[in-house]
Amino acid sequence: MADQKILTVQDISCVGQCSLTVALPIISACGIETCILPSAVLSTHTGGFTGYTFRDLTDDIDGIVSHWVKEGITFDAIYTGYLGSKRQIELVKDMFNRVAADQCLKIVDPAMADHGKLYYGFDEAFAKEMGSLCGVADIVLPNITEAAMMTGMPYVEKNYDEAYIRALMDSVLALGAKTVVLTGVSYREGELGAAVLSRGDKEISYYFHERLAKNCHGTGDIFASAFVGAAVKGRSALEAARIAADFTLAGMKATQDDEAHWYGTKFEKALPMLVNELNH
Ligand code: PXL
Repeated sequence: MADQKILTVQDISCVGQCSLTVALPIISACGIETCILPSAVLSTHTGGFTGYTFRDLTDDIDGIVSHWVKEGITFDAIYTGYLGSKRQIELVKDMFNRVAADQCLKIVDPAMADHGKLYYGFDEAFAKEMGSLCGVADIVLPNITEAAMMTGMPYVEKNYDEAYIRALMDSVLALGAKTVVLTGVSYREGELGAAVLSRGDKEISYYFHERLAKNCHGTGDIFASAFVGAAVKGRSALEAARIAADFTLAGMKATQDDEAHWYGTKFEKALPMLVNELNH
């Protein structure tokens, strides 16, 4: 197979182990050339720091993409994460048409909410717009909160059954996506995993692993980046979800006992396992 080149569009949070500072090293470790389009530059992420700076780069996006079009640059996959505004979502949809190579794999992580709440600065209208971006994607990677917010379904935190998860995933597919990988699914105490459903599938496929005592920040971005790397390397959605979940779990294990590291996940410690898994 010819070497693949991918584009990822999300912010640079200078400190905080999320978005581009996570996507670049992880996808590179998968052996894939990773091009970036920063949607904004923040001094830190917004999840627990106060007083961070935020430089919106929306006005630069069209010029950057137009230059690529002029140069004949296209991408075998485009992966979007945290986006700062509804206008950026529109620009990403436009990008899907302008710089996608033939058979380009479009993967959208609607990184905007968790634990029943939108991240700081987002509202319901933004969530609906993100739903429309998921509608033009091949694969979408929401957690349960994001899936509920994009589809208007109720958010249920725990003790839900498979019928709820199935309805949620069907609603995400109804937005237009071909495959949904729902993260943070748990039917039993002590287990956590991802659920995979593609259009036309009769049943949901799952990958579960142990649930750790503490959540870590940035795990959605770490999971999504490793998933993208594995999927671009030709792994099925379920296999990519397994690789991404095991990688994320290993990073979380390395972080559990470090109280001072509340703002991120030490995914660097787990990079060798990803290199081994995907580079042969
Ligand atoms: O991890 C998702 C993320 C990405 N980018 C920024 C964020 C967050 C989550 O808090 O604040 C700026």
